[in-house]
Amino acid sequence: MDNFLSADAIRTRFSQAMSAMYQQEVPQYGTLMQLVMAVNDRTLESDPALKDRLAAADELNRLNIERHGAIRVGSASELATLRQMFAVMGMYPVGYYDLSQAGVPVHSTAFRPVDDAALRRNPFRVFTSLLRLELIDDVTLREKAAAILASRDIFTPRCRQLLQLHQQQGGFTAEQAAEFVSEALETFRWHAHSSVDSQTYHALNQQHRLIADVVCFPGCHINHLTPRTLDIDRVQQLMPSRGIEPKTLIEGPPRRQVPILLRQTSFRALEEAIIFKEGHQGSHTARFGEIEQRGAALTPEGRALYDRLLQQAGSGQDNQQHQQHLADVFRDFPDDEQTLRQQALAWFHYRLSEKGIATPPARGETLDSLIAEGRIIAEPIIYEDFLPVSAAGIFQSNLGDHAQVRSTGQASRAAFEAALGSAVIDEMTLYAERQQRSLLRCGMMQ
Ligand code: OOG
Ligand code: NI
Repeated sequence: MDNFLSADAIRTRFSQAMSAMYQQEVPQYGTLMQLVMAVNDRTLESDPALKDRLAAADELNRLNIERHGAIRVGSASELATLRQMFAVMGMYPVGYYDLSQAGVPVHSTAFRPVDDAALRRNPFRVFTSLLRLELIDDVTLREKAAAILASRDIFTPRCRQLLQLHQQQGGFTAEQAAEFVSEALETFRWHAHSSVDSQTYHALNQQHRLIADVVCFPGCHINHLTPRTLDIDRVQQLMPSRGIEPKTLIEGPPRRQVPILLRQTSFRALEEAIIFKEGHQGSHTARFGEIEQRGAALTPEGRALYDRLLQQAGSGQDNQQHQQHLADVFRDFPDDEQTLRQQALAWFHYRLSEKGIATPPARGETLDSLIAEGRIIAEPIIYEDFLPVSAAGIFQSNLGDHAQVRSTGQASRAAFEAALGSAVIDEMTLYAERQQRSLLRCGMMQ
């Protein structure tokens, strides 16, 4: 059936619809997006080499459509249906993140495209967290929360029908896709009407603010959408000029010559008016804005070094000091592409240059010599995933200064996968395969 719309096209329409909805719901998100675009334009203008590099890696096209979102769900069946919904858009669960380590009672995955072409077209990702109800220590309250979750349906009846239709047909026509996008959007819409009374809300909020956020509303509202910036330090600095107050610290690695992994910062969640079931007014803080700057994906060795240095650096109270301190500690992390490649700290994508096409690699020639001769070009593969310590920092900054730290309990990937109804894909395998494929395409058998 060739009149089906591609999953990539559905994902792009969906991410655009989400962005439009969130701009209406949280106008600061629109302001932030404009700031990010302005800074991206300035950065590209003042750094033509960066612009060429991004263009060569096919990343320029995706820059301004690129974003991630985040949602939190309450039950296994919600998570499993989300998996089906995202599969329609070519998004699959990649990675397992245990946030209980940092006192946040959830574990998570990221739904995202996995193959090169899909990532190039639109790498839209949704960081998806499953609440761990077992961390509510009051049994009566835990059972009540479970009952509330069991009685809600966060998907519209039409959305469920369309998911079935998609399974039967193996795709959607343009018209069906449009209807699907608008039905799917309903799951992520904000509801000012809480589905519980104020007493239940406060009891759950008392346990943990995230628990109230997940349990007390009829849907799983999108809680932020995050554009990709090329200069996060600049955007952080400029946010106050647009009336946006950033969180204190930029999460992740320091600024470097060769950016690695992911740097993130956010602005505080809004305090929004809500109406409880009995009609009383209240307020709820959940939705915020975030920006991210992405760099090279690290190999397991690189990642181990990153984790060790990050832990060594610790946290701080002042961003400038913290960034300086991070930069000092990260001196032990090589900061040029050649060393990152030769020490196998980062993943690379290899391609033949004009010269390499004219004189292809011959048997016995090494990658190093081919690169030195300019016949093969190596570019770092961009990190497409998330970082648990950073994610915990983003969560915490939105839980207020008196964030309750829960006893961590045993988070388990197996339990998460059972709820999801499938295994999560290992992100390292994806990067390794990507690198390997690029080498084969160059005619290198390694
Ligand atoms: C998710 C927080 C984590 C990120 O980009 O690491 C996150 C949430 O608040 O639901 O968005
Ligand atoms: Ni995020």
